[in-house]
Amino acid sequence: MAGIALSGAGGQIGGVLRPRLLAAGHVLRSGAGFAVLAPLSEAETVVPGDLRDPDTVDRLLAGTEVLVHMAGTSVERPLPEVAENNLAALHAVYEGARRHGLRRVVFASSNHAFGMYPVTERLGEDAPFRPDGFYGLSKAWGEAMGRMYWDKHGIEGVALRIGSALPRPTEPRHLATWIGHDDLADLVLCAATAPLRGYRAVWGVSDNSRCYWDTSSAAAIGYRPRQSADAFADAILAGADPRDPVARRFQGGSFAAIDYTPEEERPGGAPPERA
Ligand code: 15L
Repeated sequence: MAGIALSGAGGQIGGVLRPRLLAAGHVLRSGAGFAVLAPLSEAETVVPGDLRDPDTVDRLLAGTEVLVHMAGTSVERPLPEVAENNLAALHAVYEGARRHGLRRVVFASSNHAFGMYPVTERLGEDAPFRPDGFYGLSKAWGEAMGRMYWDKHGIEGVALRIGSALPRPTEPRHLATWIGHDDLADLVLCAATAPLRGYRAVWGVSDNSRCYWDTSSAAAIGYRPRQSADAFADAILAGADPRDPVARRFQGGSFAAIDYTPEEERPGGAPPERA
C-alpha cells in the first residue's frame, strides 16, 4: 500500500509504533512535532513542525493513503491547551486529508471519553460518551469529527479508544485497562489496513479478563490481542492501590478525580444514586 503518515511520532506511543510499522513493511512519514528524530530506516521520512500549520500537514501527508493520528495532548490539561492541540490540530489534519485525497484516518481516541462510567459497568461500542475531563471531552469531539468526515467527505475513519498503553500494567486499574505495546501495534495495523467502508470506533485493550469494555468491535477489524494483564494480577493485587476513593469508583481512575466536586457540595446535594 501507499505510505502511512504517523503524527505524534515523537511521543511515547509514536516510539512504540515507528519500528513496528516499519517492520510490517510500511513506508512511513513520521510527524515529529518539535521533537528531533532521526529516521529509523530508509523507509521512514521525518517531518518536523506544528500540525496547526497547513504547510506542515501537507509535507506530512504527501504521497500517503492513511494517516495514523497520534499527536496531541495526552493528559488532562486546561481547556485552551487541549483545544489547540486536540481540536484545532485535528481539524487541520482532517482538512489536509481532504486536500491529499487520503483514504482513511486512524484517530487515537481514549478511554477517558468514557471515564465517568462506574467501574462496575461494561461498555459496548455504542455507549454514550461520559468524558472525565477536557482531555476526554476532546476525544469525544474527535470521534464525532471522524464520523463527520466519513459522512460528509467519504474519508474512512477508525477511532481507537486506547486504554493504558504501557510496557506492563503497574496498578489495579490497569488490570482492566492495559494494552501492551505489541497489541497496540497490531491494533493500529488492523485499523490502518482492514477492509472498511465507513467509520468505526473500537476499544483498544489487551485480552484482560477484568476489562471494562466489549472488544468485539476491534475483533471485527481483525484485532486478536496476544497480551493480557491477567499475568500480572497476583503481583499487582498484592501491592498498594494508589487510587483515591473517587478514582476507584470511575473507569477513568485518577483523571475522574481531578477537580471532582464531591456529591455533598453539589447544587441540590447528593444524587440518589452515586453513578
Ligand atoms: C490516556 O488516554 C492517556 O493518554 C494516558 O496518559 C493514560 O492516562 C491512559 O489514557 C490511561 O487511561 O491509563
